[in-house]
Amino acid sequence: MNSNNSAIPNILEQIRQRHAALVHSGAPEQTSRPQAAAFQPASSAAYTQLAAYLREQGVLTEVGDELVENVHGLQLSAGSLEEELTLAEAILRRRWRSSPQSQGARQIHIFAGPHGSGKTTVLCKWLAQSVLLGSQSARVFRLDGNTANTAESLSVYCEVLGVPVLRSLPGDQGLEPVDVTFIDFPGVNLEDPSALEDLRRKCASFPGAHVHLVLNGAYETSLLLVQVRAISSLPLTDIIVTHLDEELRWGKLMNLLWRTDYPLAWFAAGQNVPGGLLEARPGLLLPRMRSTKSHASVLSAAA
Ligand SMILES: Nc1nc2c(ncn2[C@@H]2O[C@H](COP(=O)(O)OP(=O)(O)OP(=O)(O)O)[C@@H](O)[C@H]2O)c(=O)[nH]1
Ligand SMILES: [Mg+2]
Repeated sequence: MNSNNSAIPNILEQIRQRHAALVHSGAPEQTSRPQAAAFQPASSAAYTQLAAYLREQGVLTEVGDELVENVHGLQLSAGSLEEELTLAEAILRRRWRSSPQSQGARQIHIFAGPHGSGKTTVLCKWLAQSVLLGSQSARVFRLDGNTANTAESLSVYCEVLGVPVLRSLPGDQGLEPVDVTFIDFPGVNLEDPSALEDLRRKCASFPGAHVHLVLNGAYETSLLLVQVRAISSLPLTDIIVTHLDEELRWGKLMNLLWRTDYPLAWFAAGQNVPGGLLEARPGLLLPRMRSTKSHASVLSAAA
């Protein structure tokens, strides 16, 4: 976050220089985003390096090309890869979509997604943060979908935390209001329209709920995008990405920003509860070259 802030004066200075050069030459100022061809970097090698770095991170070619072009447009002369990553992060920050506030009274969170993506685990992590750190009152619904919800461990975990678990949809039970309600569903078969429709109807039983799509971040982008598309009939609020302890290439999550309409909300890394739950932010996606171990240190700090 700080590294990006330090890049902003740099970027502004470059824009000022470019503007001054245009005024001096009498050329009409461009109002749209400058094209890559309008600039001749001192060395195109740096851009090649940036493109290669993004490729290594699993960023889709078209997404990487767009990003490189944007960085190119911001720079009068090519900088080091490090500097270009700072600019790339600034562009990413502009592209970032914020998830609706996770704070506030009477929140309801539904976790939906394909089988085994980490829904119950991430629910437990969030629940623990809310109850133990946030001192919030909570309730959990462990509900069946088209298949039974066999997450016994969730009930055990709730018992340890003193959080009540309900096994049926809210009816006229006259429930006490709580600060936060979590709803766990079993994985849904994304190729089964009736299972998806069943889940959509059950989600509608919780008006005002935030519906989080939980995806396994260790999967390849092509599969993740298929999964997002398949489940987009649900009123999704945002995406939670799990299994990031098994994936070093967090940069590839940019593909979800460029290729879907949803914000990224949380990054989860690791099976252990309650550790390894990070609020998603742009600075986590493109670690500086000097700190390739930054994910590991971020994760150990969050564990
Ligand atoms: N390495 C790793 N394992 C995880 C992570 N999150 C969950 N798991 C493991 O992945 C498996 C599935 O996790 P669950 O939380 O049960 O997944 P789910 O989406 O609730 O599964 P279903 O309800 O059966 O669809 C379990 O063995 C978890 O311990 C993670 O971030 N990293
Ligand atoms: Mg589950």
